[in-house]
Amino acid sequence: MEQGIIVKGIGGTYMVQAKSGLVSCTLRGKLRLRDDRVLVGDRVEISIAPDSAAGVVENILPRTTELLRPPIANIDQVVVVFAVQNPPPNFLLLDRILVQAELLDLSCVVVFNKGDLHPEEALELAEAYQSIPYSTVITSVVQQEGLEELKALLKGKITSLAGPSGAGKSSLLNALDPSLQLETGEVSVKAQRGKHTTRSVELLALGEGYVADTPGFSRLILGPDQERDLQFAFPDFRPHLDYCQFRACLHRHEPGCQVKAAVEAGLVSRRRYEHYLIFLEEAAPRY
Ligand SMILES: Nc1nc2c(ncn2[C@@H]2O[C@H](COP(=O)(O)OP(=O)(O)OP(=O)(O)O)[C@@H](O)[C@H]2O)c(=O)[nH]1
Ligand SMILES: [Mg+2]
Ligand SMILES: [Zn+2]
Repeated sequence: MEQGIIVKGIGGTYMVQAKSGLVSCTLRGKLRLRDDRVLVGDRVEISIAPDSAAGVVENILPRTTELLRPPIANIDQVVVVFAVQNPPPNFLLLDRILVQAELLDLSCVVVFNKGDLHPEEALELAEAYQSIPYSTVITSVVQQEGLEELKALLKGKITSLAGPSGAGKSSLLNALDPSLQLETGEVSVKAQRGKHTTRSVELLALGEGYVADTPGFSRLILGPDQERDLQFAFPDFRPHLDYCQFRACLHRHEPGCQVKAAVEAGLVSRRRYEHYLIFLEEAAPRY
């Protein structure tokens, strides 16, 4: 039996990247019963009949992570791509994606693309997010900047590329590997359609890793029981959490709140804190 990874699913057929190449596979009967549970990113064992190019998925190996939106298994990290300009960054969406990844225990890298359009702004944004702290990369497809750095971050990992339509996710991947030939589009045209150019979930082999060029990640769905967890999804809050007057402090109106004090002292970004309050409201239990 050979091992591989599911890079794409079309109907009941799964494309498996194995050592011997890309193999088109169906599922063994027992797995077909849980068809909806097979995900792109699943590491699988396949058998290939000697006289055939097609294979059969025999087993699904245990997952390390499981994302449902977009549906991908075994993601190692999320790379969030925002343009410095055109479209202007929506920081609420950026923080939403970061919080979502934190709650799933996924590590995150923030890429500010289109650095060519406003280099000073790119630096300022990168510094702000580095201080949280997140790893950041400034890139420009036009000026071929930051591409090696980004490539190094993707090496040997399964990455979900997230970010708004028009940020340049597909353009970046094409720049890293021109043979991918991903469709890209004008931001203005996208805005009219209000849709992502990129739709289906597929893992692209890139260097020694895999990247899912997926729109997704636009919605954060917090369960009502996550009200308390939310604060821990803000790495910039963590140094202050132990010092609030009340152990159960949610950093809203409570007296002696050290998170609020850190905001006042300029140690935590006021915008990040405001986003925290918005997410907290969304996570509040509804009776
Ligand atoms: N100036 C500039 N334009 C860029 C850069 N990267 C991408 N673009 C342009 O931005 C537009 C959108 O790029 P895409 O790669 O299609 O964006 P996307 O993030 O894949 O968008 P969706 O697939 O819709 O989610 C295209 O017109 C690109 O040519 C860059 O670094 N600088
Ligand atoms: Mg795209
Ligand atoms: Zn507090």
